[in-house]
Amino acid sequence: MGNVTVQAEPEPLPIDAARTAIVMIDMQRDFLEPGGFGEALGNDVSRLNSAVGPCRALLETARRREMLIIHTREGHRPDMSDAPRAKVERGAPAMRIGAPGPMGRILIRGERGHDIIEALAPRKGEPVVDKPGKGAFYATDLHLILQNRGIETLIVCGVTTEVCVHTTVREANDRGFRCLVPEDCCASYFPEFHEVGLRMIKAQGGIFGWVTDSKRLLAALNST
Ligand code: C5J
Repeated sequence: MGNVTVQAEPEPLPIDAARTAIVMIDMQRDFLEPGGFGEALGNDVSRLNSAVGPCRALLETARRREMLIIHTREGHRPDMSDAPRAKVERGAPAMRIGAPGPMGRILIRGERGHDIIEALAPRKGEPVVDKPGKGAFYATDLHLILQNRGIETLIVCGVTTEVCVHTTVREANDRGFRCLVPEDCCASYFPEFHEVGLRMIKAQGGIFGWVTDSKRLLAALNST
């Protein structure tokens, strides 16, 4: 597949699909389903459902176009040796990272809650990056995977817009990647944070990147 131009703000973005990766951030049960980390923090997890359909449609097109698709999962080792105390010691002790919940221990690798939701399950050959932090580059091999594939542009999707999506976009920006964020492929427990988070990305001439939506993105990816 050759070059296509995605209509976006602050301006259209030409991308080479062979050098573009989809980065699907933390679409895990722990954030999207009742009984996980998101709900333990007092959030209405149903607010994240809006991103599932658009992400699924994007994955279908990206798979058809044989683009690189990377999934991330936020979480920690069962012994929690990679979980900083400053992160763990939040909220009521019974609801903290590592505590038992209806989907297993909260935000712990290998537990049911830690895995990606069925609708967006990774396919064979799609790298899954386990990350201990908010950003997908911190303490992971994501940068190496992207460099080895000659990736220049990231299409960053997932949850939540202002936390792990934003942190990853900022990290990627400083590492020289162009970042394109389809707004309906992201979601937040706080609609106002979603809105402002996206504005922050595309403001000042695209200080962190470009913002589009799945309709415009799919139109571009399907145009060749
Ligand atoms: C949060 C994330 N919100 N994936 N994680 O703690 O955005």
